Amino acid sequence: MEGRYVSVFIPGEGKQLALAEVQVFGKPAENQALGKEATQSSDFLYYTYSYAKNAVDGSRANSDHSVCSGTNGQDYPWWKVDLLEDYNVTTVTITSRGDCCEHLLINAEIHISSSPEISTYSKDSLCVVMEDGIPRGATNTYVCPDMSGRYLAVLIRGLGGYVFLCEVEVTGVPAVIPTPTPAPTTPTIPPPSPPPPLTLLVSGRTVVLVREHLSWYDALLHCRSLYRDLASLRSPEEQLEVGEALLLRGAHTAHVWLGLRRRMLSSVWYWMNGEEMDHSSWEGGRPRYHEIPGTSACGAAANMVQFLWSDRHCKEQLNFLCYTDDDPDYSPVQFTITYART
Ligand SMILES: [Ca+2]
Repeated sequence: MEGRYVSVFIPGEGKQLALAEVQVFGKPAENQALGKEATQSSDFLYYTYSYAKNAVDGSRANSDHSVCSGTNGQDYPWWKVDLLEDYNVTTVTITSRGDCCEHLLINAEIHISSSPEISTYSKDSLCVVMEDGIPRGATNTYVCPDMSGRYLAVLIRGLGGYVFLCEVEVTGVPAVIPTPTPAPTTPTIPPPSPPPPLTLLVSGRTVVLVREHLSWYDALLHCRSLYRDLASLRSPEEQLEVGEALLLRGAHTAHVWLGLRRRMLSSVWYWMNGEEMDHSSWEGGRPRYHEIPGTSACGAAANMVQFLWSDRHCKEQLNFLCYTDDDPDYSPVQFTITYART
């Protein structure tokens, strides 16, 4: 809290207030105008100039115009200081000339504004009208409650006036600029979690149907990080067993990725887990694009009883089969992605 006066009072009638001692500790409020950039509507010249900065030089010297600010005689004269940031102004203290001119500040106005444009100053920026001016060489303090701004000005609304100020002192604290409150965010509805994977025990190893929709490469990463690899199908019997199980229990896509991959720029297919491909079960007897190297280089199985294979575009988002076992001869094919993942 800042202020010049401290009072203690008891509300209500018929009360008595007795105080043995009142002590107040604090320090004078800092003058926020000191040394800041001051300007005025013109500079008064009479042997020496009366610069605007004389009113913020920290001295209340008031011997004559040369130590004070002063405008020429003109219509609507003004003096202004830039506090460099918005302040909640508490008081404005002005010292007048001591050698003359006490009448010149009668009806001068003190304005506080966030705008430097004098022409915009109105009753909204008005702190006080100095109806009685300031006696010769005196220092008056004005209180500006609830006023904030970066610019403080003293102006006279009239013709042929002067603004002489020997010192202008301003106390206050930097205005706290409210931070905008973030717009309320609508709660995000989490996407439905995929159904849990299905686990089948097939010919001594565990085959897992993962019912997430992933590209072939992402499916490979998924299987290699959580299980062993994308599944291979080692025999027609195993293929039928898996196909029957899936038909009963349900993949969510028409095809499911296997660990089937075609060698780039050739028609040679292989298993990602390094197993020999000693049987094949292509739908229609062969890959659809076997004559076009580089096309549809990933293999999936149709979600039907025969579980027939087909070559597909690797970015299709399909369910997939992983497997895990304890095969000591596991020797996976290392694979580096060569296209942007989706
Ligand atoms: Ca001064």
